[in-house]
Amino acid sequence: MLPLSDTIAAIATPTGTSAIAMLRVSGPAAAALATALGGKALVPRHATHGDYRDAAGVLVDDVVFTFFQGPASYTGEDSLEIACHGNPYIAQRLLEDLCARGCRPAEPGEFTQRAFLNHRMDLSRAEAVMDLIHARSERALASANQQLRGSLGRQMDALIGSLLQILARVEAYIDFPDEDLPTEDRKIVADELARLARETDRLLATRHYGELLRDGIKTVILGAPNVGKSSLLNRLVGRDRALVSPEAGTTRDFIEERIIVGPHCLRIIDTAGLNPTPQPLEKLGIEKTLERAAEADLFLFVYDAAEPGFSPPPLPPAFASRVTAENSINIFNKSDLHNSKIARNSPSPTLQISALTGAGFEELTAAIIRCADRFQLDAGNDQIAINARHAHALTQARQGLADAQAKLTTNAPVELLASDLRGILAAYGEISGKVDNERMLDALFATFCIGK
Ligand SMILES: Nc1nc2c(ncn2[C@@H]2O[C@H](COP(=O)(O)OP(=O)(O)OP(=O)(O)O)[C@@H](O)[C@H]2O)c(=O)[nH]1
Ligand SMILES: [Mg+2]
Repeated sequence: MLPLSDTIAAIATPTGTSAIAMLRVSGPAAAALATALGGKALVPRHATHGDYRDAAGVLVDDVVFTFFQGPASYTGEDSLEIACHGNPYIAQRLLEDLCARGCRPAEPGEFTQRAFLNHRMDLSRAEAVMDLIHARSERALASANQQLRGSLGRQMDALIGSLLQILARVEAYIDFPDEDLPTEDRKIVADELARLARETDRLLATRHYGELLRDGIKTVILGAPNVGKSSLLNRLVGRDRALVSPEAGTTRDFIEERIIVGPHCLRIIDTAGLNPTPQPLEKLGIEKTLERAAEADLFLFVYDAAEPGFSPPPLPPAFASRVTAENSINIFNKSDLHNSKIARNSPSPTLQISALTGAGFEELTAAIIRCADRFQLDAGNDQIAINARHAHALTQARQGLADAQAKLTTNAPVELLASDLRGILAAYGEISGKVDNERMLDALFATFCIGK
């Protein structure tokens, strides 16, 4: 764990020329530094315009200082923000000067780590800061904001509260080794464990949605060669991303792009045409295509409107079984050429478009949004979408709950039951960071940006 006794400094804005850049300082020396730089004691939370002179007295820039007196600051410590002109050279000069005055360059995420260590936020909120910075869509932003306001933390607190009550009930019998849990208590504990298991499952079920929010909904464009898959991708992306040609078999490798469709972020993948009689190189492309498609969330099947009856070659069963009416859309392309009546014998939504003229794209977008909306799971009033770390802890908790339930049914000694309950408590505690796991914390904050 990094020492809290240091005063840390970092450039908090990205490198590059911009209107404004910002540096932040946090730690015990921040107040003295603010006074020295500002030429007077700065009023907390007030913007103060002034010259920034380096330690040698050389004028570097005119800046705005904002001093935050701990604990009423992001980190909980005395902090100083310095807004300078957005020139990377100036920002670097200021950072070097701050270091010359005794600050240490901050590690990635160290400001947020301090906020966590100073109890300004629990771990799930600290992670939400990251989610907020990386949110790519309206839904991802809404979810990050909810988590930042404590949605997951509150649910975990409720689970931990219930578990502590069960533990107290069970531990009351530990001192009486000859006594079993009375039937009445046994029933209460069993009911509570079952409820906790349900709640834990409910949270665990949001993991996939969490992945979709953080990475984008994996959407794969599939179809026979030359039907206009790459043209569709290009129009959705809004630029000529993939090669388009009248020759069948143009796309060999898959092409992936992130796009925003309504409130959702999609990772859209264009693939090699599924040709039933491929050339050897094409065959490789098709194999890769099917590999990618197997883990897709959303399937866009593209057909040529001139051949409404055409169906792509049979898909491998493991993947074909994943395609449902809810996660796939049939798209008949080239409607500008053939405005034929399309065969609507599929349970999936079916529509006509022209990747050339853009006709039908509003309907397509609406259909994609309807499919994507279905991925959102309701987890009580709060919208929750857990991440991989939460899922790991919850899976452990879930296992502990199953173990405890088994002990209860087999009348195992109360100590053993209590030990399982303590294990569940530790697993739940990991989510909000109410455990002492330095390595886990260091690894987590290392994924943050510098200056955050
Ligand atoms: N008229 C018309 N032509 C289109 C339309 N969409 C695509 N095309 C043409 O159809 C041909 C094939 O388009 P691509 O986008 O390369 O098709 P693809 O499905 O990616 O083909 P492969 O990568 O070879 O499998 C090109 O000549 C496109 O210009 C459309 O809506 N209308
Ligand atoms: Mg193509």
